[in-house]
Amino acid sequence: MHTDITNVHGSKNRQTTKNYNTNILILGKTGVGKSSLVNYLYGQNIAIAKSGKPVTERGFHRHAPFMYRSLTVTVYDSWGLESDKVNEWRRDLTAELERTDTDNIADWFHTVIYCYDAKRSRLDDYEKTHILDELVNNGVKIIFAMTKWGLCSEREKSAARETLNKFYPGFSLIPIESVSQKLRNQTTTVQQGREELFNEICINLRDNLIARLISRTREQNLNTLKKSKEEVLEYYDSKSGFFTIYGENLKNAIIKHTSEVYRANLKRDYNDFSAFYDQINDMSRQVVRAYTGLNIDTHGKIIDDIVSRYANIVTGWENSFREYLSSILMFLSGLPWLIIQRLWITRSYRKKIENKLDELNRKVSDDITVFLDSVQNTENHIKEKFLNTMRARMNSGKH
Ligand SMILES: Nc1nc2c(ncn2[C@@H]2O[C@H](COP(=O)(O)OP(=O)(O)OP(=O)(O)O)[C@@H](O)[C@H]2O)c(=O)[nH]1
Ligand SMILES: [Mg+2]
Repeated sequence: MHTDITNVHGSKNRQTTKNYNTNILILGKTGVGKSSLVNYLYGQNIAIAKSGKPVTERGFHRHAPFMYRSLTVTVYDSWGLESDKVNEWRRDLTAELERTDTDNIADWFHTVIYCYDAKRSRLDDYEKTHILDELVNNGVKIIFAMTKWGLCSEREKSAARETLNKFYPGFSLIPIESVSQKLRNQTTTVQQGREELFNEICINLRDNLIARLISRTREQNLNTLKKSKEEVLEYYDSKSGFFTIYGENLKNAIIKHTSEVYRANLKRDYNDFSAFYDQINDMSRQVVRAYTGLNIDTHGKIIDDIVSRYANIVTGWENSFREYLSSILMFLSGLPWLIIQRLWITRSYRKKIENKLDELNRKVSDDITVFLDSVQNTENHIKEKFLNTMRARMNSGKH
């Protein structure tokens, strides 16, 4: 997989040096400024951009990746949308996705930048129903780039915002001037919007990583529990039976082993999780810093709030895990271990231990689900309090 968290199993060290990869798809009708935006993002002319007939050829054009902050960014330019070519266009997109190893467009393109010519300020039916709505329904994060901003009058600017807000309320709208163009009155337009776009791109990547972190943690946790159970039972098999140790020795050995196995394995899961989470937060801090003008006090309070919520979740989880572990240890100590050398008893004890471990696994797993839900809620909280504040500022034009 391209942008991945496969290193979630790795050491903290390896993770801190990891660069994140994000793929961005630039869409929009022909002539709205897609290729000009590619050039602006890259900081050099790598795509042909000019006025007149449709310029960029049919298909999706992947440009070489470049670095932005700690991100590796890969941009795909696209064939301009036209009302009579929507079906061909969609077939091409499907073909492009088939070349990747992702089933879900949102996992390949973390961000779609939809270019909207602010000067013209209209959204056609075919764009809405056949392109935008479908992308949204597939979980794709769309940023609207309101292009040719430097050419717009105040009236055109508010018309653009109004139209987009009406159909896509809450989406981020970023004024873009990709080129600096000489106007008739001898003034030149000023390029703008690059930083804002990258900030939003980081936010989208963060969302994607969090979603995947959560589903992976869940998966990893189930494996860990299964593995821990097997390890304990294997140990039991190797130590019990006719000729091996029995009685107090066996009991103590199994109790010690169970406790160690579970602690170590779950601790490892937790460390992986938090190392990765830290890194995601690092990335968001970069984004946060990039947004100037946001009240520093508000920012500080929100961060404190997140940190304390997260700490509570972790403490809560650790406490309940301790309870489970002690209940299973109590059960193990309660077994009459002295007669364990007899084979049929050995087997029925094994079954009892296995059932008890299953019960423990279910409880721990349920609890981790609750934990991950809280992480998701914390994320939503961050969004609501912080990102929305920033976006609202941009969308109302104060930016
Ligand atoms: N002032 C200004 N002009 C722009 C901007 N974006 C694009 N243009 C101009 O609009 C024309 C079309 O730009 P392109 O970038 O080629 O548009 P496109 O969307 O790639 O078009 P196709 O490849 O045909 O789909 C060019 O003349 C650009 O200079 C912008 O942000 N500001
Ligand atoms: Mg083009």
